Amino acid sequence: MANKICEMLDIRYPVFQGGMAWIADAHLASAVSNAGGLGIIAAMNSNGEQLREQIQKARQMTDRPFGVNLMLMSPYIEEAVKVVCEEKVPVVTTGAGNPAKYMEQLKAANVKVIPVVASVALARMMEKEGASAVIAEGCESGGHVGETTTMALVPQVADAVNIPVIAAGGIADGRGMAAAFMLGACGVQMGTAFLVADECRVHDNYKEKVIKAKDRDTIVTGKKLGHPVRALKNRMTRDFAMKEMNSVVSDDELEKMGAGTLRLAAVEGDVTNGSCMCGQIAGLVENKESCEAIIKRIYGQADVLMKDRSSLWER
Ligand code: TUI
Repeated sequence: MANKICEMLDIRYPVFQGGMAWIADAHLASAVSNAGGLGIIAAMNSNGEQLREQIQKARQMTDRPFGVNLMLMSPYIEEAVKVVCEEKVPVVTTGAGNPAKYMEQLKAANVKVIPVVASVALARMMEKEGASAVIAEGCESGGHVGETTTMALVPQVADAVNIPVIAAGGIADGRGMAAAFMLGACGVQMGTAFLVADECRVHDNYKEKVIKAKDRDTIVTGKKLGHPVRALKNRMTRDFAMKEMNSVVSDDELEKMGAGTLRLAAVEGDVTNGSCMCGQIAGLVENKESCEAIIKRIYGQADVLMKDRSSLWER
């Protein structure tokens, strides 16, 4: 298959695994890469040396390429950039900000940079700065989100840039993947779909909550703080949303309330008081499968739809 992103990154399937903080470790990333996708280690929750350890661990578990996600709001961002360059990681994705100030350093170390963008303006700027591709992420995604849907964002970004576009947000099966191709993307990134993978070490309570979730079970909080986050509704998000509406509650107090909640859910399994970041597509995610089964199923479904597009009219 002559696919731009597969050729660029030497991967078999144009499927990226989202760089989920506290969740996407060497274990998950190597499983995705071994299955032919692009596994991605989240740098968000690691200092430089912890990240180096994860990179080296992944190298022991796969000889396929994998990437690192640099979360630009991370307190360890400078260390993470340095380690990624030293370890010669072939590709990084970036999230929750503008990575322009690190581009030169990364490119000088031969690291391909694929920023997550939530707008056409940032996509254009990233192309100018030398990004290898962009991930256009719609607000259906879990975690930190922009304001535009995948359906509206992907074709506008695809028209605005000449580098490959990966679609993210609301994709968890072959229909979503085929739709992404129709919108002008040449690959997809999925987070929620990989949350329940056998090789994903997120707490089992979190997996169960994702599997039980229906279409309207996520909510976005944190808009007032300037970093909106989509997560499954629970006691924490209800309290947070109430306090966010109450002008007496200070931003400081809200920040404190959110701090540590992703770790609480993902690592400790407290899905009542923790933040179960998750995309709107959770209602479609029903089974625990291996990463290989997920990728092959989704690609297989998309392949049928792409080969016979006329079938789309017959519904
Ligand atoms: O980064 C993500 N998703 C994340 S990061 C994260 S960790 C976290 N923990 C606690 C509170 C907040 C976050 C959980 N999920 N996705 C990539 C993404 N980036 N989505 C949207 C954006 C984005 C939005 C605006 C990127 C750039 C941007 O504008 C930057 C600019 O300066 O124009």
